Amino acid sequence: MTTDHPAPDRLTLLYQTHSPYARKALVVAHEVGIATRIDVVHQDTSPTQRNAEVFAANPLGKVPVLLRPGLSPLFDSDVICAYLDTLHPGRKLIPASGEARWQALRVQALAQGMADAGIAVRWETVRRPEPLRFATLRDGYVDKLVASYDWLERELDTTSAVHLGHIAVATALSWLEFRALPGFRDRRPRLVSWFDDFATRPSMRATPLSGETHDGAAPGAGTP
Ligand SMILES: N[C@@H](CCC(=O)N[C@@H](CS)C(=O)NCC(=O)O)C(=O)O
Repeated sequence: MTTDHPAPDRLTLLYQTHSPYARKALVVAHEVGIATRIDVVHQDTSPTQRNAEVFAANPLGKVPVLLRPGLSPLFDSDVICAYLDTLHPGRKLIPASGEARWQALRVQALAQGMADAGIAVRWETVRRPEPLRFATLRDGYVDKLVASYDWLERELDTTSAVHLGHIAVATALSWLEFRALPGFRDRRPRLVSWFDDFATRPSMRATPLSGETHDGAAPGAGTP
């Protein structure tokens, strides 16, 4: 039998002002009304620049991480969002059961994959030293982005109550635009109209993207 511990009053989010994943977690906190319980601490991360504070909490060295005094740190953003959704008495962002649950989770999975693909494109365009860039790999990831935008145009449940998948998609699309990655606006009127409306929510306005990734001075590296 396991004993459950009460959630700490105050939480710390190891964050990054230009991370789609970290922003997803913080938008969730705003949406469920617990952002005021969270101290947000920016951390620079890169697989080429070890950040000891982040590694101490997450062996993958990635943000976001949620620090919970007296309890273990939580990562990654999917887990943090699921946890935050347990800390409020209101309507859940992850529906408890039925097809609504699987829709929210699969849309979140798509958004995670889009952010992952966007990061991969950036490695093959601006982050990796130029002689090591692989255009065929870049094109493969661009293809995943384009197919995902088309899927969202067809499949996103734009009129249902806000769920975690919506937040994940909005924060991923916003980051993809912020980094000038292949766009989603052409020929996808339903997605564009939904996204532009979602971007006006107070949770999105409270969490603007800013800043640059620092990968260190690899020889021949481009500007991140
Ligand atoms: N699946 C993770 C991805 C987190 C992630 O990739 N975070 C980036 C910032 S956008 C990071 O910290 N990267 C550092 C690294 O790859 O070492 C999540 O959803 O939290």
